Amino acid sequence: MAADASSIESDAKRKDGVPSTGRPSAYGTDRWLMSQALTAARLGLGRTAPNPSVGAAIFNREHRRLIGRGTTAVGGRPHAEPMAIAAAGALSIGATMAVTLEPCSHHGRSPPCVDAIRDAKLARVIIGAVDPDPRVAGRGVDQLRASGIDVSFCDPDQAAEARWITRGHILRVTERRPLIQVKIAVGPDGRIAEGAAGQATWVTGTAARQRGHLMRAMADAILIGSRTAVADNPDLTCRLPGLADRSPIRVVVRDRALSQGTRLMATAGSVPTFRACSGSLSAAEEAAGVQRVHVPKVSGRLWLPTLMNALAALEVTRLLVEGGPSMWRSFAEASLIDEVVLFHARAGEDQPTARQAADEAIGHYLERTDLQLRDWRPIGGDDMFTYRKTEAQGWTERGSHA
Ligand code: AOF
Ligand code: ZN
Repeated sequence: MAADASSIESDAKRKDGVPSTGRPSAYGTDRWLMSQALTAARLGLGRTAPNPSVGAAIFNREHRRLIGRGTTAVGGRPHAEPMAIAAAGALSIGATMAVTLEPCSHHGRSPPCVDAIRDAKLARVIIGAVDPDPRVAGRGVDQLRASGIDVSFCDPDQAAEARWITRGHILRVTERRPLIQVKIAVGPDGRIAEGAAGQATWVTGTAARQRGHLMRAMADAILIGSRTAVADNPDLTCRLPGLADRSPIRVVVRDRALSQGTRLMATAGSVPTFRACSGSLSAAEEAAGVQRVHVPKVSGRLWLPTLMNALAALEVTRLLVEGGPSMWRSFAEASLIDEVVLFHARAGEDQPTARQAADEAIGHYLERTDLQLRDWRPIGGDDMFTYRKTEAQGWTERGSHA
């Protein structure tokens, strides 16, 4: 895919207040190149676990164009860098690569990316986030520099975005848990519709629902609580055209057996389905192919931190919590929410949801949280609010806790 660099430079000139590097046009190109890498990284979310989805983009200054882009392949290998280098071919010599995660330096199940970068004779590498994997953790940077490659880090705002995209991997390595996203859909009154007689009731429109399915495609696992499993009788699959193969594994937190005849039981043979419980599975569940995650009970409730550790061990890096209210509250009480996406139906087509109403709905379902509103946008005839936990303090550019 080729891109014209002239638009990039004029864009750089328009950016007031951008810290000067003394090379304004080069600075604009760096930002643009990293945005290409970030876009490439987003494409692989939900398909590379336990590996992070990384994006790489290579720019050839002489030809003034993007010469290669790569995303970590489905299943986690090959890594993003060799994919981008293969696309760029001989034009990589002397070129600049932006990559969302520090290139790996270890001999894992694929050869080190730092070797591929050195062999391709790239001159510069711009990095989004340092890799906390103990096999890498700064060695990628050191080895590139030792090979005479100019290594720099991107701007703080793009670095934050790179860390956010890579957060599932970072948390799995540093906290032995996945990234936890919660999806909530409420009506104009700020309340969910209660599922009746095994049928989910929709309060938001098609676009919001499709966005919810896209969130499923970008997750490694979906989790629901006991009541949602009964009340909604859900499929929990991704039903977007062309993305059906991207349905994540399903986890039901429930200490009683799943009933025969439910959709989850009927499809457990084709979509991996786990029941998180303190006891054992029923014979019917075993016959249907349901698997067990053993979780102890603390004060009468299944202990979520242990479940999160178990999911990390099952190579889940991104978890989408879908329902329902008691599950959301349990995650909030355990401080185990990284992001909440709230779909809020409008009272009328021309009546956008006020921020206060969204905050109230969040307060109602989660009680107390350490979340901050990050984004608001209309989606179809509804509104979508994204709240995120602020990043842990003390995480430095070199990936060590200060
Ligand atoms: C990169 N580029 O695209 C990805 C990286 O088992 P392996 O050999 O595939 O190594 C897995 C580790 O590599 C993983 O834990 C993470 O540290 C890094 N992922 N590195 O240079 C990539 N996906
Ligand atoms: Zn690599």
